Amino acid sequence: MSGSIRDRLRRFTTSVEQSEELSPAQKRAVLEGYEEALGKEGPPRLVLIGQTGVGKSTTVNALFNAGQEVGHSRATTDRAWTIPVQEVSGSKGTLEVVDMPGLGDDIANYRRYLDLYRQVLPTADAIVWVHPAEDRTVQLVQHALADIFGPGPELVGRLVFGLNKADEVGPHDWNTRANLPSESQRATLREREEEFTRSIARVLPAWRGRAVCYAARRFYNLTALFKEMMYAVPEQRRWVLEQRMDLADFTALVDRKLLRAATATTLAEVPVSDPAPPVPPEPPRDRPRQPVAPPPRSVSDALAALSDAQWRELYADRARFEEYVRRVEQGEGR
Ligand SMILES: Nc1nc2c(ncn2[C@@H]2O[C@H](COP(=O)(O)OP(=O)(O)OP(=O)(O)O)[C@@H](O)[C@H]2O)c(=O)[nH]1
Ligand SMILES: [Mg+2]
Repeated sequence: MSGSIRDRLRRFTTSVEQSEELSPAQKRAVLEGYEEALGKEGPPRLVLIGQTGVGKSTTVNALFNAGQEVGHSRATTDRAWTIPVQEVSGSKGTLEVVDMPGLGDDIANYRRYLDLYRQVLPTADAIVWVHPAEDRTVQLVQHALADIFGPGPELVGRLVFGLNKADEVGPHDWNTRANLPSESQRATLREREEEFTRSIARVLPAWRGRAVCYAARRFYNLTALFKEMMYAVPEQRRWVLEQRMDLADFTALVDRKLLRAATATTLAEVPVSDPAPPVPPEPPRDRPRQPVAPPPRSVSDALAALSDAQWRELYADRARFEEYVRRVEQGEGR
């Protein structure tokens, strides 16, 4: 459970318990009623849209520490036309995931797909559209969006666009040791986010989000994606999603020697082609060893440790949220 929800529950329980106006029986009744109401709140429902193999299951696994099947080759077109809701167990609770076919395999299926989309999308807490980061062809996505959301723009706010496989964008020189994009990939990713965001806004002017480049398999930029999801979920249901959050930690894939030697601030500066890891020099034998810098803490741990007030403050201001996450990822503010 994340810090903010835990805080909220603790404060609520304490204030009921300490209340001088309620009798012990009333306190019990209030607390039991509250627990019951919490238990009745349905799990978050995510609708994932995207072509086979774009990384939808990997994304769910990376965000919620779930065990979705990855990389099978079943064609999306084989799927039944009833709503394919899957109960997925994340480490922090269950989710409902609806895996929707990508639109683009055959024009013969397009109208039928649209019907299915219109049936499913209103039931979603968030609609996560996953697109390959390197794929610049957005025309089909724009057409589909206009067809799906044109007649019912009230669902536009629930849309999130994730540009996955950031590690595969040109010039294909992902810094595997630091598990970060190279300088030139970083520039490409920024440009892709801006370009994609603009092309979506052209067909859906009411959409206020921002496309996010990430790499589900490398656990890269998951926080930014999760943040967009939090904005997309209707406000009264946000806490249900927040409760399930268990982001995979990108530092788990960083070269261990680098992690021992450097904080995340210097990780970002590791040259891609540098063959020798920057091992710190051996201290003189007669002096005690300096303590080794602790590994950067994970962003989800940092977010979970925030107080309720800090969460609210960050969610009220995108720029501050992004700055906060950047600082945690770079090992500052520990
Ligand atoms: N390079 C790279 N590969 C990834 C990334 N995310 C997922 N993949 C790979 O893409 C392949 C497909 O991933 P899935 O998560 O099964 O894709 P999916 O969209 O759920 O596919 P279907 O269930 O068939 O619709 C797997 O081999 C993943 O390991 C990523 O960020 N980078
Ligand atoms: Mg899948």
